[in-house]
Amino acid sequence: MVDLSSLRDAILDGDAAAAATAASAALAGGASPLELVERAIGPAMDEVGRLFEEGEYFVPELLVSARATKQVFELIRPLLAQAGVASRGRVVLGTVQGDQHDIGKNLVAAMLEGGGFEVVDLGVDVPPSRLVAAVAERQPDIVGLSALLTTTMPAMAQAVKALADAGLRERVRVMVGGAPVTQAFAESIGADAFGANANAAVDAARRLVISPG
Ligand code: B1M
Repeated sequence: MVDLSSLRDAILDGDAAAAATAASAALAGGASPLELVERAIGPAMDEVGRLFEEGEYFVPELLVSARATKQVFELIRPLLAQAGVASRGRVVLGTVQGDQHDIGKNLVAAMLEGGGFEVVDLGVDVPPSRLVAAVAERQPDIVGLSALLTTTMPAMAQAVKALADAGLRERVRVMVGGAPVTQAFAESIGADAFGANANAAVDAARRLVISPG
């Protein structure tokens, strides 16, 4: 098994160049893109979150670590897409309005791509109108919504309502996730699935396309 500790350390240090170098070396050494996500990026960002909560890291450290993960995603995204089997379905994904957190969403996007889904990533702070326009245009099987703030959880409900108001709700399945989101909350806003983490999101997406109704 390829040692991914230098990649994890580079993300923790917020060193984007070192992260890219370590990721390239790991891939050349035989690690798969999914392993980089599961064994390095995910655990490193969990650790960054823990250090932030313990007061050891502050916002600047969070931002440079986030930038380092983005650098690695640039590198592995095309490989993840290649690794996927024939498209299992299309997912329109975004972080809801008012919310700038995208590390978890990006992990979910990478894992979905690795699991064979086509992902249309709308980015962060996505207003309901943009979501509705993207769903009308791209005709996805699934809409994925991420929120990291308790204050932006209501924006998930607004997004689901906007889809219904536009007559699009019956055409798509809705999956929600993010640290403050729960199964009970997902049910309360009429979402079809909840993903506790990126792996669970892929499992849920597979279930949704197998039993779309
Ligand atoms: Co902010 N932040 N942040 N932050 N931040 C949290 C979320 C917080 C818990 C920290 C804290 O105070 N303890 C807190 C929220 C409190 C609350 O609402 N209850 C908080 C706050 C308050 C804020 C600000 C308001 C701070 C301020 O300015 N005063 C501000 C808000 C800005 C805004 O969004 N409008 C803010 C800003 C930021 C940064 C910009 C500095 C940075 C984000 C950088 C970026 O994303 N590009 C940041 C970060 C990094 C964090 C923490 C430290 C880490 C989040 C993270 O990336 N985790 C976070 C504390 C923490 O979580 N420990 C915190 C790692 C990531 C892999 O996990 O995102 O949970 P996560 O994703 C998981 C699952 O949740 C799930 O799968 C992912 C992979 O396993 N998942 C899905 C996520 N989306 C999914 C979608 C799915 C399915 C599963 O289906 C579609």
